[in-house]
Amino acid sequence: MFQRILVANRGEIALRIIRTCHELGIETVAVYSEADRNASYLELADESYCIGGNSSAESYLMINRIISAAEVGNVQAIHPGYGFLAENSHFAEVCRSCNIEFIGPPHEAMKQLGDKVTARKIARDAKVHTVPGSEGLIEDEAEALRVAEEIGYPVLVKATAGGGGKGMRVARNDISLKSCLSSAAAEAEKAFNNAGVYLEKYIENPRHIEVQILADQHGNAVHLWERDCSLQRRHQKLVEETPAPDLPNAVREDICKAAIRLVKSSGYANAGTVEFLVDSQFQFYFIEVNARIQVEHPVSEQVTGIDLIEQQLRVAAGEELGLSQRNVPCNGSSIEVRINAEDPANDFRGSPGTITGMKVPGGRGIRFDSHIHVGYRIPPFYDSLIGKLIVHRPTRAESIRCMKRALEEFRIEGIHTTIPLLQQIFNHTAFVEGRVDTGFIERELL
Ligand code: MV4
Repeated sequence: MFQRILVANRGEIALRIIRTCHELGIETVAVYSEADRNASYLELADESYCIGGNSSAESYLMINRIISAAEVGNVQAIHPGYGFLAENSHFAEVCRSCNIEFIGPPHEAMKQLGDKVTARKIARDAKVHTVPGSEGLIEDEAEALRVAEEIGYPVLVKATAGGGGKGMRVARNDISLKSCLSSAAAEAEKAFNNAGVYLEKYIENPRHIEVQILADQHGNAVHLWERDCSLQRRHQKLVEETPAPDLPNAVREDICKAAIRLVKSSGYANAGTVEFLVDSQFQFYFIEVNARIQVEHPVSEQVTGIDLIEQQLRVAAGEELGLSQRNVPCNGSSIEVRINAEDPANDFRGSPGTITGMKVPGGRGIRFDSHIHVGYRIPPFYDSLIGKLIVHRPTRAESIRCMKRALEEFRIEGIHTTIPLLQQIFNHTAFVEGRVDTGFIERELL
């Protein structure tokens, strides 16, 4: 196992990683931007280095400075967390060429899965259902029209380098398809330096269900069941839960097995997520792989009892998975809500500033993963996630009651947060009855 690692991230996930390292007796080196200089989680690290200015482009995305800090700090490995460089295969490659282990998948697997057209091909070859669509990249207008004719409108133009909705366009007829092709390609070129696009049948208001997997470097892989992440607004998830409400057991088994097949055939090692869209008939379709630890990983930890950060460290250090599938239980129900420093009453505008007062809920079944405290100043430069409130109870009904009680107790003063919106969700009949899909928030609450 590693003795010393660098955490190339900030905020709650940096603290989350440091905590597991300390439990395992692993020393940590933190890096921070000017804006994060006074963050109190830095004091928990054994050493910390400033790597640059306020913006992520001049700090958390600076590969050269992170590698320098890793060398000065004398670490054996780098944990990238999520976001920033977590899915940058070039960074993973640089780490390994500097003899620093990257706590993530092999860069070749990351590169292949990061390209959606290639990921679709890997899925098809592994007999995992993909959304009907083009086999590869769209070469010209004529090909797009041919594919659309075959699968039927509406169709979705997607960027092969995309994710999170960038470079995505819905087309409902030939005329709009032509303009969607060029605007999606232009947006993708700008955002990802890759103009490649492909076509999929557009599935209206699907559920978003993802499978947590863990794979080692010896060809072993297990799943940690699924998460329902359908409740989102503009591609920002608000609520994540496991088990997915109302999912028939047979479908659940099939989705989890499909995820394992895909992962095993891709040369993947690390924690990872296989994302699916699920339609109202419970047909599921693979869409993409997230080759990183995700924000919502705690709900899977709660029901399985497995520390996913610990497993990432072990797998990256070359250990064999000490888990077999029958040792991965799914006990009870766990729900996470994301607390963001945003003002729901003001178009979710970011609400940075100093936390002047705070009361964090506690008691049975509650976990709060956060780096915030009274006196903490939320910088305006990064993602607005300030904490994750996670409940774990024997049943979904009890989890919902627990969450309502916890949100009621929560006080955060000095800034606006998404807590009032979360309370609306937990008081909504459709949510309580498990009738959720990706259109819920816009349709029911905004
Ligand atoms: C889709 C889709 C409908 N049909 N693909 C959005 C981000 C990217 N990860 C995939 N996304 C979608 N792909 C087809 N063929 C609808 C979405 C989608 C979505 C997916 C998951 C969670 C929230 C979403 C919100 C809007 C659209």
